[in-house]
Amino acid sequence: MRKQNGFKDDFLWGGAVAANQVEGAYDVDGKGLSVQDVTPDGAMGRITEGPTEDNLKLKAIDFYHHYKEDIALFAEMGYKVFRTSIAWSRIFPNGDDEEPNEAGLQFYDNVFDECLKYGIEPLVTLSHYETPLHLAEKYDGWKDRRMIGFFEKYARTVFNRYKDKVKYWLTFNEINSVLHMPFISGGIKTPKEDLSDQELYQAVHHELVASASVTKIAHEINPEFQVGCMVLAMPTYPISSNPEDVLAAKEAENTNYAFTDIHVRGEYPGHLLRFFAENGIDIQFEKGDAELLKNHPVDFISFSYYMSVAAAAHPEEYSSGAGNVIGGIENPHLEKSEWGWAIDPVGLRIVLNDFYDRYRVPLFIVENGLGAKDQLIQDENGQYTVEDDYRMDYMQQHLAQAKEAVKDGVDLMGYTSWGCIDLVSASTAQMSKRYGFIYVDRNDDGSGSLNRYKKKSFDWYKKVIETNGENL
Ligand code: BGP
Repeated sequence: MRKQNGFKDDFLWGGAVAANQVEGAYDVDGKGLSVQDVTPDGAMGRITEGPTEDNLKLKAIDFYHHYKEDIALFAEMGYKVFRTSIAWSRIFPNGDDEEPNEAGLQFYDNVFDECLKYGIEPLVTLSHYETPLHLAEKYDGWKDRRMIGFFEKYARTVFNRYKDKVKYWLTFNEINSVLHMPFISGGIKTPKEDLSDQELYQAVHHELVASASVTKIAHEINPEFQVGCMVLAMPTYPISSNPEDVLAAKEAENTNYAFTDIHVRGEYPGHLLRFFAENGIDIQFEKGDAELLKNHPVDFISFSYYMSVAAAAHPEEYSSGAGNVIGGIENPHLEKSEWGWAIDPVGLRIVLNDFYDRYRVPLFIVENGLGAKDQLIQDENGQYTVEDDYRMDYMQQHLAQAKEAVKDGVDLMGYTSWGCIDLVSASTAQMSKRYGFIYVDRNDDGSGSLNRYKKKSFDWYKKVIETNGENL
């Protein structure tokens, strides 16, 4: 590997969102319901019978009707890439339909065309916590092996449709999160407390086989396609240098690495097989599964990075902290966000080096950012803005560490900050946890003009992109 002094020339700078957190228009143009439409309190909250008034995601920021304006703002910042997802239930309203919904396909044609008009590459997540609700209700989501076929059909449809517009694809958003939030992540309606490890890991197996299978299909349809897996990355530090604590941290990380091990090396790691054996878990492999996993690894690894945690052999002796999906023991050396998430820029350098040492495949940071309560103010010229120096500070520190990792030799393809325009938060289902460079006037009670305003960080990020990260 050539020595790198900074981000490569074709580094993909941009921002990321997910369909369910921005689009709104939940029942427009033939869209079917998704798991998001019945979870008004967020990822781990209550599940309602049907859509309810208090579910902000039904309206979100109405990207469905504002995409042109929003993409123009991304272009103004100089984005090279825009990550969004396709809402599966816009394409197959029930998930198991015979024919796709043309109006849904047309919407994403419009979005991708708009990106390409400005030279922005779309980076598309096939499944970002948006399983069609019908699949959750009829099949209990990924617990059922038939999901593989439905997902293959959906993927084949969108690969064929967008083969000349989209080059970069991700299979499942934060695939490892299914162990923690089976409904939102895997469309599994059975409550988590009633699910056995056998059922949960069998569902994981179905998703992994589906991921390998659509990677194969993608490369058959267009050999130029670049397909990545997407995992929630969370470095786990031992709380002390006691070998027992070090081992506990390693074991916690292994559970996460299992997902990338299988996506890249194509095999279940030994520690997971041991866990299965010791817990009476017998994963049903069908003929061809092992070959699919082995022969169709992903082209790159993408991940979200927000925070790190600590681990101990005796966790009960320590206080546990809040976390993004996966919690852990509080690390006394780190500051926290307003939501209690540990802020750890160095952790990003560590995780980049760990991934690269382990797999030697290109890496892509597809989520990173600071959720904060922003204050809309009027500047001296009467323009509305947000003085979000805290956000610039957070990102500056993380990008500086990403650059260090590049200098360490890591092959980093790009960086898309999370929630580049304010959106509905996944964990809280509220607007008030904001991540964007662009403020959207939408409040937690659903009121607001939906006007978009540039925050101070907008110009800062534009500069970062202009200088290819030289000026952080
Ligand atoms: C990740 C999800 C995103 C996103 C982000 C921030 O886990 O992939 O969908 O929302 O976390 O989380 P939150 O919105 O809860 O602050």
